[in-house]
Amino acid sequence: MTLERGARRERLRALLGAEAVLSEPQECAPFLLDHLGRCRGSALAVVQPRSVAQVAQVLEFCDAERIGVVPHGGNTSYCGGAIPDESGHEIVLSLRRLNSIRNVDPENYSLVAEAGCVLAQVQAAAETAGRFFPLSIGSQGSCQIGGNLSTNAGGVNVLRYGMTRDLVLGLEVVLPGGRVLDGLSTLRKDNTGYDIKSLFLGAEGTLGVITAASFRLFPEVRTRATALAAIADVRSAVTLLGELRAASGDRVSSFELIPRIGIELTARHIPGVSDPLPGDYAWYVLCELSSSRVAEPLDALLEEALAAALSRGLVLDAALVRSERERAALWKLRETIPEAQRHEGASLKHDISLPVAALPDFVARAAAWVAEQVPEGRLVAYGHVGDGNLHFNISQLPSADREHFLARAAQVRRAIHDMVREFGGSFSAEHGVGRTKVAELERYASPVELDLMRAVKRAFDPHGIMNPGKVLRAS
Ligand code: 2HG
Ligand code: ZN
Repeated sequence: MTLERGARRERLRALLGAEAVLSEPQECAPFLLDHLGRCRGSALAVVQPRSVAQVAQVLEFCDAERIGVVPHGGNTSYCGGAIPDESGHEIVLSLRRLNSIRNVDPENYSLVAEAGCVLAQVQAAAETAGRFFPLSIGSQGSCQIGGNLSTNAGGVNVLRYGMTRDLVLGLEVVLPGGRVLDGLSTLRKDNTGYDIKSLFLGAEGTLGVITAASFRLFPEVRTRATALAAIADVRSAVTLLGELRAASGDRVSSFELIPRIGIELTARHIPGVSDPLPGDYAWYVLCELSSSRVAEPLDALLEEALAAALSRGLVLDAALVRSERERAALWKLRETIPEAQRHEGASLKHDISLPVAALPDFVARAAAWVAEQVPEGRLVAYGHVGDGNLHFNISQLPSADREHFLARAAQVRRAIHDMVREFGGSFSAEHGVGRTKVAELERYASPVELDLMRAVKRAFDPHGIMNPGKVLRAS
């Protein structure tokens, strides 16, 4: 016999304290709409526990009552993974009050942070201890580390340091039913059976609630060299990346592709952004070399490599950054492309990855398809080309009708993702599956993979209370 809605809220209030359980529409509203304004939901309540023990109590209660639990971090997700469905039966579990850095150990190059820590807070804690936490994404001032773990976030330093998964040493997770997996190890080597923690990374809260993680840290970055290079096409970007990696002894930490339209949109919509180079070029790459050595001559190295590429026509023009201010301006240009796209109107987003070598042919074919089939939109393809990850987005033309443009999303997505598949790529490189790409996972994952994923889901969450309908269809 399960409880009525009001009684369920009362029980949650008894467990957490009245102020930790929100149910008034205006209080709940910020937790019920994603930041792109595309996924909206409804909830029985939004709960804000203060401790791991309270998270465990919530999951024990919700498991017994078969109440869906939607973990929620900084609400910067792209796939609606942190928004409940429209039934009003699920609860949102905000991790924002679990926000302390539990430990920083510079000697062990490790740090333990709670899920509700904002990413910038984790970076700052490492920096204060003279260490470097490399995860870096545009939303780092508001996204939370629990969400980064749950979506296995990527960002602009993956080329050198890997995805979030590669930075994790251990996890603390509350399981449905309320048991706590206490796995905050800081060991580098630990071959003791199945790597259970790995399953929670990228699971988007469908297996349990990550409450804390231990991370590996790196030596502080002491020298950087940054440049914007204009190039003719995506093939030149791939060639230049190979050359820079070889010439720099693999010091390339970021290598971001920017299309001409990315510069035009940011210059138009973002105050303080201007075009760094005089000419009009089809593509650009923002490349950054970095090192933990103080006196590494990275500027000279980058300048020399770019000059050589310029003399061969691989690079068409380049601007080397001369100050921290210029560096910040260049990164601002890159990181505000999504915001500039929002100002321009609706955008059809495709977070794809391919083998780096396949990118030029893919972009040539997919761009031609977009030009022919989506005349009401313009391709804005940019991103982490060094990782083979492009945000193959299509912005509506200002003259196009927004609703009409958005109505084409499913058809365009299908065509692009099918092409990605043909080239050996993935439909979700770094933003996850959430609720908006469940059908894509069903289409592109193999039957064996899907069977195994469903078996894992059943084993961890037999009553299906964890983030129902995200990643896998609710059964
Ligand atoms: C980025 O790399 C983000 O800027 C956002 O992953 C991409 O808005 C997007 O499509
Ligand atoms: Zn990205």
